[in-house]
Amino acid sequence: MNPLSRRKLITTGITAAAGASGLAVAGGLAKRYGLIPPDAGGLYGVGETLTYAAQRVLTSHSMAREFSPSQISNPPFANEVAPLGGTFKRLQEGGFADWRLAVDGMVARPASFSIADLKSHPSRSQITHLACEEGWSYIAEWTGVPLSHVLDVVGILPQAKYVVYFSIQQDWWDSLDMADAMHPQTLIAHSMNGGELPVGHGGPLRMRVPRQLGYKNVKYITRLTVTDDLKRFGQGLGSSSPEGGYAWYAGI
Ligand SMILES: Nc1nc2c(c(=O)[nH]1)N[C@H]1C(S)=C(S)[C@@H](COP(=O)(O)O)O[C@H]1N2
Ligand SMILES: [Mo]
Repeated sequence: MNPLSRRKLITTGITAAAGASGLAVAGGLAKRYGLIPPDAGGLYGVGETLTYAAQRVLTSHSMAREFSPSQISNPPFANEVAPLGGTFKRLQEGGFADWRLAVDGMVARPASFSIADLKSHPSRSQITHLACEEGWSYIAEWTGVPLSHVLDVVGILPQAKYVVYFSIQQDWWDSLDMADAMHPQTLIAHSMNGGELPVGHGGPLRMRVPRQLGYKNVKYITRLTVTDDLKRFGQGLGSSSPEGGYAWYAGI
């Protein structure tokens, strides 16, 4: 069977099961195909599973829309962040020369990158939409190193299933499955609209995941960890956002 018709069969199966035999059966099917998100659990989790499973099966390789330069928002909308602490301030005063992105976990060659290191790697620029769950959005040009490239440099182990990323703001962290981590538009962004990434938008470094909602685009990232088990992090829901009631998978 070709991959497309197999996918179609799986989604049709999951959807039909949800309609005809109840959500539990759909959940069972999703589990069989490895399509359970880490925040699934209880009744609400079944809905999360259906969203994640359907999106994964149908759109895992699709691209977020890219816009033309004339469509860039002016000014871009910078969402408010909690006050940045002393460590951040000191790094900022040093022009972020001492900022590091540590990469560890299930990798062959753990590494630590400065902003300059990252800028010496191949970059990608794309004009995409950032949409907050609160209803506002903006379009900007983002430049950064594809996360897939960084993962290739450090060499992920075959068992790896997720990439967890942490902000210098301790209560902000999130994760992506490998489909989104390896997606060509998922960037470790260091620049925006042709200049440095402004601090208000997460400078010097943020995750840019145009296929998911704003909150997955964590600002001020300092560490990536590759893992096969999200239970070890925080409350085990894969992200700080589900701890506050938002879905781990925020695909758009
Ligand atoms: N570290 C950190 N990352 C964060 C946030 C935050 O408060 N702290 N807010 C998130 C939310 S809810 C959104 S919608 C986007 C907003 O990005 P923007 O400021 O570029 O508009 O950043 C996300 N990343
Ligand atoms: Mo948001």
